[in-house]
Amino acid sequence: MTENDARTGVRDAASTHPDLPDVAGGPDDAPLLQLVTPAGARVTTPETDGYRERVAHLDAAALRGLYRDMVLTRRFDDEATSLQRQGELGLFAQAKGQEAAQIGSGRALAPQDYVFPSYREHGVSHVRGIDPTARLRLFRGVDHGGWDPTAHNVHLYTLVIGSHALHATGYAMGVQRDGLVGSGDPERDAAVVTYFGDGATSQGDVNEALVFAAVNNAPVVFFCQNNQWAISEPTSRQTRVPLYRRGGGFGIPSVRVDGNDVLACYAVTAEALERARSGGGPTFVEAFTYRMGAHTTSDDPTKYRSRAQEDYWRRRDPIDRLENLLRAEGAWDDAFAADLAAEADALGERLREEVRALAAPDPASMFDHVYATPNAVVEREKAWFAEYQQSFEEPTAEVAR
Ligand SMILES: Cc1ncc(C[n+]2csc(CCOP(=O)(O)OP(=O)(O)O)c2C)c(N)n1
Ligand SMILES: [Mg+2]
Repeated sequence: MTENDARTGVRDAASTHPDLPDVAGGPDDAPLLQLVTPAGARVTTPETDGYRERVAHLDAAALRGLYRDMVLTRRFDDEATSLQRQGELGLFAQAKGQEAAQIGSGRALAPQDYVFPSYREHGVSHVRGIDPTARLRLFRGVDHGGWDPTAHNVHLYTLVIGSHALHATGYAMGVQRDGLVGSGDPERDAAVVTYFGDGATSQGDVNEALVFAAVNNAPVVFFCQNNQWAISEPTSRQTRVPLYRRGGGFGIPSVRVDGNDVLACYAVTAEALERARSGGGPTFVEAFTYRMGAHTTSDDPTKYRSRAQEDYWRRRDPIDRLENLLRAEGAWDDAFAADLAAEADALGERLREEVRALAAPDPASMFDHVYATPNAVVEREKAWFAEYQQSFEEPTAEVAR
């Protein structure tokens, strides 16, 4: 499971990952909760009963709002990818294809809930109001994070796969011990959500987090975006059972949802958050989706997956599905679409301008946040480093001679 696999581990993607049926959830064919079909029709089967109620309040304007969230997230992705290609970012990881999973779950959150993302949760960052340029500071290499986590209740992006599932569980146990669960006050009761991928479910950290969350009844939602790839490894290399069934093994209520259906993602997350906030403990959500782009800008997916598979999923783009729903329900509005296109263009322009202007930080600032209080060793190192830096600027008389 390394970047090198792209060079060495070329396998016949079609044989390990055949084309998938229209609605069902993958090679294992486990059922998925779906509220809207790819063609934009509402699903009204008995299994969807409780979930349909959870999205009943979303009127035409709210649905257009979700569409706007998804379109702006897609534009952010495209612009950031271009900026990386132009040398303005060191690396970028797209969310492309996963907008419904991120926007649906993100819009179900309450302000007091707390998020622990991995590194491609740009849709979640968008709904939590994190400035788009700030989100790229890490990818430009001018910051370790980019925003104040407490200002948005969103922890910084985490690149160590699965480690933040533990942080989220520990944080949730803190929330529980602070008495912020089960009071019945909707303004007060809080939940924690952690986002991670299919590959992360193989990590010890995620499994340890599931153990701790289960036995402590922690108010945490494990939101697994199964985008079917962990860099070049297909999900068939992570598991022999549908991923949501992993949660059941830990005694955690688990659900498998169509991750390209924004309403279904909203509904299952709302249910899970309600369980957590009311003291009902953790939930494991598997959102079955597809990573439409490369793993990161350093990856070339043509080396390990078929064009046919990519085409299959391009035809199931989550943004198109919501457009189909809006059109089917007479909620599409050409003026809205034109305004949104202009808004997306303006976002792109702003990102290009602001990212290029992000300057490198003062190198000495790396010493500033090592400890919360002054520390003699760090101070000494900082002083030494300042002298060392200076040695490049003013050659000594000896060197000059
Ligand atoms: C602990 C650890 N091991 C390995 C890596 C290298 N790595 C970066 S991304 C990735 C794959 C993650 O796949 P998945 O969990 O499915 O998330 P996705 O990238 O698909 O969103 C790996 C192995 C890492 N960052 N951290
Ligand atoms: Mg993945």
